[in-house]
Amino acid sequence: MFEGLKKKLSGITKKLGHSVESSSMTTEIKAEVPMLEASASPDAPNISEMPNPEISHVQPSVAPAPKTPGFFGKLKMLVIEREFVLSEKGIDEALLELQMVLLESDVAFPVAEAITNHMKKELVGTHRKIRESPEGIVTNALKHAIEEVLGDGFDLAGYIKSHEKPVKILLTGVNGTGKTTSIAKIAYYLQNQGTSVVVGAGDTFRAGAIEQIRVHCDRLGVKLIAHQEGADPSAVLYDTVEYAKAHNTDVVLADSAGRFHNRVNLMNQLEKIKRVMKPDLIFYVDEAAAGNDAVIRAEEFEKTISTDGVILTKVDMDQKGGAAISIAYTIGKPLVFLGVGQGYPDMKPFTPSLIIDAIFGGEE
Ligand SMILES: Nc1nc2c(ncn2[C@@H]2O[C@H](COP(=O)(O)OP(=O)(O)OP(=O)(O)O)[C@@H](O)[C@H]2O)c(=O)[nH]1
Ligand SMILES: [Mg+2]
Repeated sequence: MFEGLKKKLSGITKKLGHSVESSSMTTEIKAEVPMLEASASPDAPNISEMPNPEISHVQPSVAPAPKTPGFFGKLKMLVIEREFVLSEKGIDEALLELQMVLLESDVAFPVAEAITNHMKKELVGTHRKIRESPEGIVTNALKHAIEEVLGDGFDLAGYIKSHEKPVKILLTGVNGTGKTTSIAKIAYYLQNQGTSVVVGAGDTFRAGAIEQIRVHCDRLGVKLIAHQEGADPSAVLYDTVEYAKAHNTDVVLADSAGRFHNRVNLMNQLEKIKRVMKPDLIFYVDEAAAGNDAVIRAEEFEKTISTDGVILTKVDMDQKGGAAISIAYTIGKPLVFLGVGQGYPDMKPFTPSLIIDAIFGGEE
Protein backbone atom coordinates (compact mmCIF):
# COMPACT_ATOMS: atom_id res chain seq x y z
CA MET A 1 0.00 0.00 0.00
CA PHE A 2 1.49 3.31 -1.20
CA GLU A 3 5.03 1.84 -1.38
CA GLY A 4 6.01 4.04 -4.35
CA LEU A 5 4.82 7.23 -2.68
CA LYS A 6 6.42 6.27 0.61
CA LYS A 7 9.82 5.83 -1.05
CA LYS A 8 9.55 9.07 -2.99
CA LEU A 9 8.44 11.11 -0.01
CA SER A 10 11.18 9.75 2.19
CA GLY A 11 13.72 10.90 -0.44
CA ILE A 12 12.18 14.34 -0.83
CA THR A 13 11.84 15.02 2.91
CA LYS A 14 15.58 14.32 3.30
CA LYS A 15 16.27 16.80 0.50
CA LEU A 16 13.83 19.33 1.92
CA GLY A 17 15.53 18.93 5.28
CA HIS A 18 18.86 19.93 3.71
CA SER A 19 17.26 22.95 2.02
CA VAL A 20 15.68 23.96 5.29
CA GLU A 21 19.05 23.63 6.99
CA SER A 22 20.91 25.72 4.44
CA SER A 23 18.19 28.36 4.24
CA SER A 24 17.86 28.75 8.00
CA MET A 25 19.06 32.00 9.52
CA THR A 26 20.80 31.85 12.85
CA THR A 27 19.28 34.02 15.45
CA GLU A 28 19.78 34.61 19.12
CA ILE A 29 16.73 34.44 21.28
CA LYS A 30 17.08 36.70 24.24
CA ALA A 31 15.09 36.16 27.36
CA GLU A 32 15.26 37.96 30.66
CA VAL A 33 15.31 35.71 33.68
CA PRO A 34 15.19 37.10 37.25
CA MET A 35 18.43 36.59 39.11
CA LEU A 36 18.19 34.77 42.39
CA GLU A 37 18.82 36.79 45.53
CA ALA A 38 21.63 34.56 46.76
CA SER A 39 23.79 35.21 43.73
CA ALA A 40 22.67 38.80 43.59
CA SER A 41 24.83 39.92 46.48
CA PRO A 42 27.25 42.79 46.08
CA ASP A 43 29.95 40.12 45.46
CA ALA A 44 28.03 38.50 42.66
CA PRO A 45 29.42 38.94 39.15
CA ASN A 46 27.69 41.56 37.08
CA ILE A 47 25.95 40.63 33.85
CA SER A 48 28.97 41.24 31.66
CA GLU A 49 30.92 38.77 33.75
CA MET A 50 28.32 36.03 33.50
CA PRO A 51 29.55 32.72 32.02
CA ASN A 52 29.05 31.74 28.39
CA PRO A 53 25.73 33.26 27.27
CA GLU A 54 24.97 30.23 25.09
CA ILE A 55 24.39 28.24 28.25
CA SER A 56 20.77 28.93 28.85
CA HIS A 57 20.24 27.34 32.20
CA VAL A 58 20.30 29.36 35.39
CA GLN A 59 21.84 27.26 38.15
CA PRO A 60 19.43 26.99 41.06
CA SER A 61 20.71 28.52 44.25
CA VAL A 62 21.17 26.60 47.48
CA ALA A 63 19.95 29.54 49.54
CA PRO A 64 16.19 30.01 50.05
CA ALA A 65 14.56 32.66 47.91
CA PRO A 66 13.87 35.93 49.72
CA LYS A 67 10.31 36.71 50.72
CA THR A 68 10.45 40.20 49.25
CA PRO A 69 12.85 40.85 46.42
CA GLY A 70 15.52 43.35 47.24
CA PHE A 71 17.34 45.64 44.82
CA PHE A 72 19.53 42.85 43.43
CA GLY A 73 16.57 40.46 43.26
CA LYS A 74 15.01 42.78 40.75
CA LEU A 75 17.98 42.43 38.42
CA LYS A 76 17.43 40.24 35.39
CA MET A 77 19.95 37.99 33.74
CA LEU A 78 20.07 37.96 30.00
CA VAL A 79 19.82 34.41 28.69
CA ILE A 80 20.79 33.84 25.12
CA GLU A 81 19.95 30.73 23.24
CA ARG A 82 20.84 30.09 19.63
CA GLU A 83 18.07 29.01 17.28
CA PHE A 84 17.49 28.80 13.54
CA VAL A 85 14.62 30.63 11.96
CA LEU A 86 13.42 28.99 8.77
CA SER A 87 13.21 31.43 5.91
CA GLU A 88 11.13 31.33 2.75
CA LYS A 89 14.18 31.47 0.52
CA GLY A 90 15.37 28.01 -0.42
CA ILE A 91 12.26 26.28 0.94
CA ASP A 92 10.29 27.51 -2.07
CA GLU A 93 12.42 25.60 -4.52
CA ALA A 94 12.35 22.45 -2.43
CA LEU A 95 8.58 22.67 -2.02
CA LEU A 96 8.20 22.96 -5.77
CA GLU A 97 10.16 19.74 -6.07
CA LEU A 98 7.84 18.13 -3.52
CA GLN A 99 4.86 19.33 -5.54
CA MET A 100 6.31 17.55 -8.62
CA VAL A 101 6.71 14.32 -6.65
CA LEU A 102 3.10 14.56 -5.48
CA LEU A 103 1.86 15.17 -9.03
CA GLU A 104 3.86 12.18 -10.30
CA SER A 105 2.07 10.13 -7.66
CA ASP A 106 -1.32 11.14 -9.06
CA VAL A 107 -2.08 13.70 -6.37
CA ALA A 108 -4.47 16.20 -8.02
CA PHE A 109 -2.92 19.61 -8.75
CA PRO A 110 -5.04 21.71 -6.33
CA VAL A 111 -4.37 19.14 -3.62
CA ALA A 112 -0.58 19.15 -4.21
CA GLU A 113 -0.72 22.94 -4.05
CA ALA A 114 -2.76 22.90 -0.84
CA ILE A 115 -0.22 20.53 0.72
CA THR A 116 2.82 22.66 -0.16
CA ASN A 117 1.04 25.89 0.87
CA HIS A 118 0.16 24.38 4.20
CA MET A 119 3.76 23.23 4.70
CA LYS A 120 5.12 26.66 3.83
CA LYS A 121 2.79 28.28 6.33
CA GLU A 122 3.93 25.87 9.01
CA LEU A 123 7.65 25.99 8.19
CA VAL A 124 8.45 29.60 7.40
CA GLY A 125 9.30 31.50 10.54
CA THR A 126 9.59 28.30 12.58
CA HIS A 127 12.21 28.49 15.30
CA ARG A 128 14.36 25.42 15.30
CA LYS A 129 16.65 24.52 18.16
CA ILE A 130 20.21 23.70 17.22
CA ARG A 131 19.92 19.98 17.87
CA GLU A 132 16.47 19.52 16.27
CA SER A 133 16.54 17.54 13.00
CA PRO A 134 15.39 19.54 9.96
CA GLU A 135 14.15 16.33 8.34
CA GLY A 136 11.92 15.68 11.35
CA ILE A 137 10.46 19.17 11.15
CA VAL A 138 9.78 18.77 7.42
CA THR A 139 8.22 15.31 7.86
CA ASN A 140 5.91 16.61 10.59
CA ALA A 141 4.85 19.56 8.44
CA LEU A 142 4.14 17.17 5.55
CA LYS A 143 2.08 14.88 7.81
CA HIS A 144 0.04 17.83 9.06
CA ALA A 145 -0.51 19.07 5.50
CA ILE A 146 -1.70 15.64 4.29
CA GLU A 147 -3.97 15.27 7.34
CA GLU A 148 -5.47 18.62 6.45
CA VAL A 149 -6.43 17.55 2.90
CA LEU A 150 -7.59 14.09 4.01
CA GLY A 151 -10.23 15.51 6.34
CA ASP A 152 -11.71 13.67 9.31
CA GLY A 153 -13.77 11.06 7.47
CA PHE A 154 -17.33 10.08 8.25
CA ASP A 155 -18.59 8.48 11.43
CA LEU A 156 -21.00 5.93 9.96
CA ALA A 157 -21.55 4.11 13.25
CA GLY A 158 -22.44 7.43 14.93
CA TYR A 159 -24.74 8.38 12.05
CA ILE A 160 -26.61 5.06 12.24
CA LYS A 161 -26.95 5.37 16.01
CA SER A 162 -28.51 8.80 15.90
CA HIS A 163 -30.59 8.46 12.75
CA GLU A 164 -34.13 7.22 12.29
CA LYS A 165 -34.21 3.55 11.14
CA PRO A 166 -33.84 2.11 8.66
CA VAL A 167 -30.79 4.03 7.49
CA LYS A 168 -30.82 3.63 3.70
CA ILE A 169 -27.42 3.52 2.04
CA LEU A 170 -26.95 3.41 -1.75
CA LEU A 171 -23.62 2.59 -3.37
CA THR A 172 -22.93 3.89 -6.84
CA GLY A 173 -19.97 4.33 -9.18
CA VAL A 174 -18.41 3.13 -12.40
CA ASN A 175 -18.13 -0.52 -13.47
CA GLY A 176 -15.99 -3.00 -11.61
CA THR A 177 -14.73 -0.69 -8.89
CA GLY A 178 -15.94 -2.88 -6.03
CA LYS A 179 -19.50 -1.78 -5.20
CA THR A 180 -20.94 -5.27 -4.70
CA THR A 181 -17.93 -6.49 -2.73
CA SER A 182 -18.12 -3.34 -0.61
CA ILE A 183 -21.81 -3.99 0.13
CA ALA A 184 -20.83 -7.43 1.46
CA LYS A 185 -17.91 -6.04 3.48
CA ILE A 186 -20.05 -3.27 4.99
CA ALA A 187 -22.75 -5.81 5.86
CA TYR A 188 -20.08 -7.86 7.64
CA TYR A 189 -18.75 -4.78 9.43
CA LEU A 190 -22.20 -3.63 10.58
CA GLN A 191 -23.28 -7.09 11.68
CA ASN A 192 -20.17 -7.31 13.84
CA GLN A 193 -21.27 -4.10 15.50
CA GLY A 194 -24.66 -5.59 16.30
CA THR A 195 -26.42 -3.62 13.55
CA SER A 196 -29.03 -5.52 11.54
CA VAL A 197 -28.79 -5.31 7.76
CA VAL A 198 -30.83 -6.12 4.65
CA VAL A 199 -29.31 -5.97 1.18
CA GLY A 200 -31.14 -4.94 -2.00
CA ALA A 201 -29.93 -6.47 -5.28
CA GLY A 202 -30.18 -3.18 -7.17
CA ASP A 203 -27.97 -4.31 -10.05
CA THR A 204 -30.53 -5.96 -12.33
CA PHE A 205 -28.56 -4.90 -15.39
CA ARG A 206 -25.38 -6.98 -15.50
CA ALA A 207 -25.73 -10.73 -16.07
CA GLY A 208 -24.71 -12.60 -12.95
CA ALA A 209 -24.88 -9.57 -10.66
CA ILE A 210 -27.83 -10.87 -8.64
CA GLU A 211 -26.16 -14.25 -8.21
CA GLN A 212 -22.92 -12.56 -7.10
CA ILE A 213 -24.61 -10.60 -4.29
CA ARG A 214 -26.69 -13.65 -3.33
CA VAL A 215 -23.54 -15.71 -2.74
CA HIS A 216 -22.17 -13.00 -0.43
CA CYS A 217 -25.43 -12.68 1.49
CA ASP A 218 -25.74 -16.46 1.91
CA ARG A 219 -22.19 -16.64 3.26
CA LEU A 220 -22.83 -13.79 5.68
CA GLY A 221 -26.32 -14.88 6.70
CA VAL A 222 -27.76 -11.55 5.53
CA LYS A 223 -31.29 -11.17 4.11
CA LEU A 224 -31.31 -10.32 0.40
CA ILE A 225 -34.22 -8.79 -1.51
CA ALA A 226 -33.92 -9.54 -5.23
CA HIS A 227 -36.10 -9.50 -8.36
CA GLN A 228 -35.40 -10.94 -11.79
CA GLU A 229 -32.57 -9.80 -14.04
CA GLY A 230 -33.80 -6.81 -16.10
CA ALA A 231 -36.33 -5.71 -13.47
CA ASP A 232 -36.61 -2.06 -12.43
CA PRO A 233 -33.96 -1.51 -9.72
CA SER A 234 -36.16 1.16 -8.09
CA ALA A 235 -38.81 -1.49 -7.45
CA VAL A 236 -36.26 -3.89 -5.90
CA LEU A 237 -34.87 -1.21 -3.63
CA TYR A 238 -38.35 0.02 -2.67
CA ASP A 239 -39.20 -3.53 -1.60
CA THR A 240 -35.95 -3.72 0.35
CA VAL A 241 -36.84 -0.57 2.30
CA GLU A 242 -40.35 -1.92 2.96
CA TYR A 243 -38.82 -5.17 4.25
CA ALA A 244 -36.53 -3.21 6.59
CA LYS A 245 -39.44 -1.17 7.93
CA ALA A 246 -41.55 -4.28 8.53
CA HIS A 247 -38.71 -6.13 10.27
CA ASN A 248 -37.17 -3.26 12.24
CA THR A 249 -33.91 -3.68 10.34
CA ASP A 250 -31.36 -0.98 11.13
CA VAL A 251 -29.70 -0.55 7.74
CA VAL A 252 -30.59 -1.05 4.07
CA LEU A 253 -27.57 -1.58 1.82
CA ALA A 254 -28.48 -1.00 -1.83
CA ASP A 255 -26.26 -2.35 -4.59
CA SER A 256 -26.50 -0.75 -8.02
CA ALA A 257 -25.22 -1.41 -11.54
CA GLY A 258 -21.93 0.15 -12.59
CA ARG A 259 -22.38 3.29 -14.68
CA PHE A 260 -20.47 6.22 -16.09
CA HIS A 261 -21.75 9.72 -15.38
CA ASN A 262 -22.30 10.35 -19.11
CA ARG A 263 -24.56 7.33 -19.69
CA VAL A 264 -27.84 9.26 -19.72
CA ASN A 265 -30.19 6.28 -19.39
CA LEU A 266 -28.32 4.82 -16.46
CA MET A 267 -28.04 8.19 -14.75
CA ASN A 268 -31.79 8.73 -15.20
CA GLN A 269 -32.30 5.31 -13.66
CA LEU A 270 -30.19 6.43 -10.71
CA GLU A 271 -32.33 9.56 -10.35
CA LYS A 272 -35.40 7.35 -10.22
CA ILE A 273 -33.80 5.12 -7.59
CA LYS A 274 -33.14 8.27 -5.55
CA ARG A 275 -36.75 9.41 -5.81
CA VAL A 276 -38.25 6.02 -4.99
CA MET A 277 -35.86 4.68 -2.38
CA LYS A 278 -34.98 8.04 -0.83
CA PRO A 279 -31.49 7.04 0.34
CA ASP A 280 -30.18 8.76 3.46
CA LEU A 281 -26.63 8.31 2.25
CA ILE A 282 -25.18 7.87 -1.22
CA PHE A 283 -21.60 6.65 -1.24
CA TYR A 284 -19.49 6.93 -4.36
CA VAL A 285 -17.26 3.89 -4.87
CA ASP A 286 -14.03 3.98 -6.86
CA GLU A 287 -10.71 2.19 -6.82
CA ALA A 288 -7.59 3.81 -5.42
CA ALA A 289 -5.42 2.20 -8.06
CA ALA A 290 -7.22 4.23 -10.76
CA GLY A 291 -5.37 7.31 -9.47
CA ASN A 292 -6.27 10.54 -11.27
CA ASP A 293 -9.07 8.81 -13.19
CA ALA A 294 -10.83 7.98 -9.93
CA VAL A 295 -10.63 11.61 -8.82
CA ILE A 296 -11.95 12.94 -12.15
CA ARG A 297 -14.79 10.40 -12.19
CA ALA A 298 -15.69 11.27 -8.60
CA GLU A 299 -15.91 14.93 -9.57
CA GLU A 300 -18.19 14.12 -12.50
CA PHE A 301 -20.45 11.97 -10.34
CA GLU A 302 -20.55 14.67 -7.71
CA LYS A 303 -21.78 17.16 -10.29
CA THR A 304 -24.39 14.77 -11.64
CA ILE A 305 -25.67 13.19 -8.46
CA SER A 306 -24.61 14.73 -5.17
CA THR A 307 -23.02 12.14 -2.90
CA ASP A 308 -22.39 12.00 0.84
CA GLY A 309 -19.05 10.27 0.93
CA VAL A 310 -16.51 8.08 -0.82
CA ILE A 311 -15.53 4.45 -0.48
CA LEU A 312 -12.10 3.88 -1.93
CA THR A 313 -11.42 0.24 -2.80
CA LYS A 314 -8.31 -1.71 -3.81
CA VAL A 315 -6.12 0.52 -1.69
CA ASP A 316 -4.04 -2.61 -1.08
CA MET A 317 -3.15 -2.65 -4.78
CA ASP A 318 -2.23 1.02 -5.01
CA GLN A 319 1.41 2.10 -5.18
CA LYS A 320 0.91 5.83 -5.58
CA GLY A 321 -1.65 6.95 -3.02
CA GLY A 322 -2.69 9.94 -5.13
CA ALA A 323 -6.41 9.15 -5.27
CA ALA A 324 -6.56 8.42 -1.53
CA ILE A 325 -4.91 11.76 -0.75
CA SER A 326 -6.89 13.78 -3.31
CA ILE A 327 -10.43 12.49 -3.57
CA ALA A 328 -12.08 13.92 -0.42
CA TYR A 329 -10.48 17.35 -0.83
CA THR A 330 -11.33 17.52 -4.53
CA ILE A 331 -15.03 16.71 -4.25
CA GLY A 332 -15.50 18.12 -0.78
CA LYS A 333 -17.03 14.91 0.57
CA PRO A 334 -15.50 12.71 3.27
CA LEU A 335 -13.80 9.37 2.84
CA VAL A 336 -15.93 6.74 4.58
CA PHE A 337 -14.22 3.38 4.09
CA LEU A 338 -11.02 2.07 2.56
CA GLY A 339 -11.14 -1.36 0.91
CA VAL A 340 -7.79 -3.00 1.63
CA GLY A 341 -8.18 -6.57 0.35
CA GLN A 342 -10.50 -9.27 -0.90
CA GLY A 343 -11.70 -10.61 2.46
CA TYR A 344 -14.81 -9.43 4.32
CA PRO A 345 -12.80 -7.88 7.17
CA ASP A 346 -10.74 -5.87 4.64
CA MET A 347 -12.92 -2.78 4.89
CA LYS A 348 -11.53 -0.14 7.20
CA PRO A 349 -13.57 2.83 8.42
CA PHE A 350 -11.47 5.74 7.20
CA THR A 351 -9.31 7.64 9.64
CA PRO A 352 -6.47 9.92 8.51
CA SER A 353 -3.99 7.79 10.45
CA LEU A 354 -4.68 4.79 8.15
CA ILE A 355 -3.11 6.73 5.30
CA ILE A 356 -0.53 8.68 7.32
CA ASP A 357 0.77 5.45 8.90
CA ALA A 358 0.95 3.73 5.51
CA ILE A 359 2.98 6.62 4.06
CA PHE A 360 5.22 7.43 7.01
CA GLY A 361 5.17 4.20 9.03
CA GLY A 362 8.04 1.74 9.32
CA GLU A 363 8.76 -1.14 7.00
CA GLU A 364 5.87 -3.56 6.49
N1 LIG B 1 -7.60 -6.31 -3.87
C1 LIG B 1 -8.86 -5.84 -3.75
N2 LIG B 1 -9.80 -6.24 -4.60
C2 LIG B 1 -11.04 -5.75 -4.45
C3 LIG B 1 -11.37 -4.83 -3.43
N3 LIG B 1 -12.68 -4.50 -3.56
C4 LIG B 1 -13.16 -5.20 -4.62
N4 LIG B 1 -12.18 -5.96 -5.15
C5 LIG B 1 -12.29 -6.85 -6.31
O1 LIG B 1 -12.69 -6.11 -7.44
C6 LIG B 1 -13.45 -6.92 -8.33
C7 LIG B 1 -14.74 -6.20 -8.71
O2 LIG B 1 -15.54 -6.08 -7.56
P1 LIG B 1 -17.12 -5.93 -7.62
O3 LIG B 1 -17.58 -5.79 -6.22
O4 LIG B 1 -17.74 -6.98 -8.42
O5 LIG B 1 -17.21 -4.56 -8.38
P2 LIG B 1 -18.56 -3.79 -8.82
O6 LIG B 1 -18.29 -2.35 -8.71
O7 LIG B 1 -19.72 -4.31 -8.09
O8 LIG B 1 -18.64 -4.19 -10.36
P3 LIG B 1 -19.91 -3.98 -11.35
O9 LIG B 1 -21.10 -4.44 -10.60
O10 LIG B 1 -19.59 -4.84 -12.52
O11 LIG B 1 -19.94 -2.55 -11.70
C8 LIG B 1 -13.69 -8.23 -7.57
O12 LIG B 1 -12.80 -9.19 -8.09
C9 LIG B 1 -13.36 -7.90 -6.14
O13 LIG B 1 -12.90 -9.00 -5.41
C10 LIG B 1 -10.31 -4.40 -2.55
O14 LIG B 1 -10.48 -3.58 -1.64
N5 LIG B 1 -9.07 -4.94 -2.75
MG1 LIG C 1 -21.55 -5.03 -8.73
